[in-house]
Amino acid sequence: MATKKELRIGLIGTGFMGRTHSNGYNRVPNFFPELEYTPVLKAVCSRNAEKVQAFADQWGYESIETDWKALVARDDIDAVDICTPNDTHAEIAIAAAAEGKMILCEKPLARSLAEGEQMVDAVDKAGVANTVWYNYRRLPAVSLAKQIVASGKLGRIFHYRANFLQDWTINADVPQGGTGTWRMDLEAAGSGVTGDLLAHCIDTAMWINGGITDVSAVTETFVKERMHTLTGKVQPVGIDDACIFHCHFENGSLGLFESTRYARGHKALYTLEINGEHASIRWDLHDLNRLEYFDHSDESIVRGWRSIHVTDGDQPYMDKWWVPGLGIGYEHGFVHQVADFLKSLETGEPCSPTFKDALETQKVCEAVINSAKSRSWQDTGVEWTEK
Ligand code: SOE
Repeated sequence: MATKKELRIGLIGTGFMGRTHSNGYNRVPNFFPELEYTPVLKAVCSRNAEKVQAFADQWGYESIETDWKALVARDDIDAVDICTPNDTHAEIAIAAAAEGKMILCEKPLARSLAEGEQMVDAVDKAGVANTVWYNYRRLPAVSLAKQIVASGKLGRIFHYRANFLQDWTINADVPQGGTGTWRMDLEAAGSGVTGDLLAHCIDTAMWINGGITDVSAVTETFVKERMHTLTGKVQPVGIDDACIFHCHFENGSLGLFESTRYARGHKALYTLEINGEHASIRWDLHDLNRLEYFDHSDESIVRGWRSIHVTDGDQPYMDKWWVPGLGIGYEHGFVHQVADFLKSLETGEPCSPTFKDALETQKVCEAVINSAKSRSWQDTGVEWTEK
């Protein structure tokens, strides 16, 4: 067997995202055997030694650290993977870049545009490879939507519509702060559904349909006070529980986006729809292997929405998996991201979304929050180039 080049990973954070990324590293060698690089799970870091050791044993990490600074300084780590709450992304990424490490950072890039800009500066100065885990792009049906739009089949685009709906915070007893619920704490998260959920929709939207130029948004915080896990006190809630915004894209189309954690019955419903002059596309995370497609040039008596089962070998990523007709799942988006990152090391091409690309999403998120606060349209300042 030809010897592979090693990419020695140091993962920080052992929550939900730590698991999805670890699964990605573990699956890639089996399903992408042609890649020159292979991930080696060198070290994992979290504050609790017992828990982090259990995580290391479960996922196959060679060693543990309980201080991220120690992990970042290690000579046997090539790439630092940041899976910690948003308030630590900037500090860890800037330190990792200073140590010359490659960086894979969980989304959103940062809590704010200012933090994101510092992170972009740090990786630019250090000249290290970097990427942000916007995982949904790499589901085959979503990648196929991008291909179809890029091929021009839809013609001029008029509308881009996306929702990300959840219902896990309706109960006023859900606390803010601490493990899992740090997403409810403004200080830790930077924002609520805007950075956590709409950021996914914005990333996919700009990747498929180009830059968002200006936004008009409304946000709501339905439960105004919650117990804070860290202080033990009932405190005002600073995050947006729900956000709706509309916008213009550079290509002249209109966007409509909605996200909430108060849509009873919806756990993680990400949907998108694109309407063009000749055709439309829609996709739904709950049926993620399918892409719906309507082509107005079909003969009228059979014209209608087709449901494309995106499982064929000539569709994005699907030559790597089973046989036509057999689907894959949520976790495969992360496997594909690892594979694409390793490939980018071979080719020397950046692995999009890079920090710089993710900063464009951050600009839209910031403009959305500012628009809701000021009740006015806000320019995003996005500078989008074809990715
Ligand atoms: C929040 O519930 C969450 O886990 C997000 O943080 C993820 O980014 C999203 O993919 C699923 O929902």
